Amino acid sequence: MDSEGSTINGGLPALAHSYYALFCTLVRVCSVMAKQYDLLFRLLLLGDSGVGKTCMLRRFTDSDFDPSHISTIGIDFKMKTVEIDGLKVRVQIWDTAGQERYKSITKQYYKRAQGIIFVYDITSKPSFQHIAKWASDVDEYALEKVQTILVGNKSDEETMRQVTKDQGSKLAQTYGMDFFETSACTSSNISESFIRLTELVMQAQKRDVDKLLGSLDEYLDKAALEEVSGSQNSSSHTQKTCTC
Ligand SMILES: Nc1nc2c(ncn2[C@@H]2O[C@H](COP(=O)(O)OP(=O)(O)OP(=O)(O)O)[C@@H](O)[C@H]2O)c(=O)[nH]1
Ligand SMILES: [Mg+2]
Repeated sequence: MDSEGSTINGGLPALAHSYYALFCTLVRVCSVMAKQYDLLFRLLLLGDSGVGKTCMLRRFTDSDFDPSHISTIGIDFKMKTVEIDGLKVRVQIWDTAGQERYKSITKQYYKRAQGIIFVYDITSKPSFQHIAKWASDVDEYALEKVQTILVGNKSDEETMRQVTKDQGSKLAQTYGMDFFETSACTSSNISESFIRLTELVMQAQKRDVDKLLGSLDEYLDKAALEEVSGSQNSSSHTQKTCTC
């Protein structure tokens, strides 16, 4: 250390040294974090205000249920890591506000989602009828290959039911989606729905990767063939030259 005590280790300024130490710690933390999961997916919850999107998410990530309704403002998210097929999959779940006035904000997130859960409330016929509108918005703004499922929440409220299970199931069939009736209150089918959507996203990604590898193989085979025929041509050309 010099006389002023401002440098250590052969003249490295003390401030730079502590920045360097902080940098090393950050790198170490990042590399540990990087190993915490194998895959990362973005999922999105859509549906009318009050159907229970936030409660479903909270039940899934924190195993908790809050009966009060505090409408989501704009958008929020939570993370959870699940294990599927021996892989650690980190899901980032975006919880959108169902209120119309936030639509311009929430629509910006559609494109970033690999999976979407459409939620209606089995005790609210209008929320079920609005699924068509949510689905057409997704057609317009989300990725073409986005995976979707349909969920009828509040299945614990049997006496208040306005949408039958059959109606939910038929609508899901029309859209070619998987269907679940859930209850954030009792936890029924909550993790099943989130896990199913994550599996669908994983399968879609695998198909994409397989397709990509398939076309890469095709490209490499073609390139190898071209190289062989190219070298044959050049060797026959060499022979000709020799004969002359
Ligand atoms: N009985 C019952 N009530 C539920 C269930 N899920 C949510 N609720 C209640 O429904 C109300 C609305 O729930 P939220 O999760 O805040 O609804 P949301 O879809 O997030 O609403 P926005 O944020 O406004 O879009 C709350 O009072 C919850 O307690 C459920 O499974 N069963
Ligand atoms: Mg909410």
